[in-house]
Amino acid sequence: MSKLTLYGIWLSGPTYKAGLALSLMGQPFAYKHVDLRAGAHKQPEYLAVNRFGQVPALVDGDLKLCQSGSILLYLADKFGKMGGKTPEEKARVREWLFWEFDRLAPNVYRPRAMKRGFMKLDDNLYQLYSGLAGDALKVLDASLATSAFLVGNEPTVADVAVYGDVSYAGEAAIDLASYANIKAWMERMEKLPGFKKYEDVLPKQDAA
Ligand SMILES: N[C@@H](CCC(=O)N[C@@H](CS)C(=O)NCC(=O)O)C(=O)O
Repeated sequence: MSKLTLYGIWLSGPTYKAGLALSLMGQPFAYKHVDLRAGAHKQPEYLAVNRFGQVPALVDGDLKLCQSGSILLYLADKFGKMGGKTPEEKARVREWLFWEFDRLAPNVYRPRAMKRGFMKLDDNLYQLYSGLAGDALKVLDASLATSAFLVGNEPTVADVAVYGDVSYAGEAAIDLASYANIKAWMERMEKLPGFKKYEDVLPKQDAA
């Protein structure tokens, strides 16, 4: 079986999603640190891995993959885990993945980038994005009132993607206190075998 290599940077939420999925699926992987501050992601060597010049990327033998949601679906397919069991469940997983990168991820990641000083933007924009994050969190909280995970009672890559957004809420100064269902679901995620926080799943330099 070919060796999987994840390219990314430890502060990147989308890279965390790929690393967390690999860890939950019990798949070892090599890791290549991509120094975004030095512009490594726009250099020809990296663009040959990910034409979009972003992290993460996943290399599996000759196959070079990018876009965290697509990487998650690839891993679910390849290892037959966390992808949903029926055509309906698989469709629901995809719905959550498209939704989270439309409504949730940017509205958590941008406030986080502002609070951590990676992005300098006016406070009005912080209010706008964190308000939109709040709208998405309400939808998520309501959905988690009736099932243990996003698609039924078993975790799927949809949970991984959404966890990879919501777990940065604290760094974004977005308060989760009023979302009891989200908090209970996060605790369930954190008890899964192979679960790791982003600091523990993503090395700070290349790793074999
Ligand atoms: N939709 C992409 C988003 C990836 C993304 O935004 N990556 C950021 C780091 S967290 C990046 O590479 N930024 C550098 C750039 O876009 O130039 C995914 O899910 O993989």
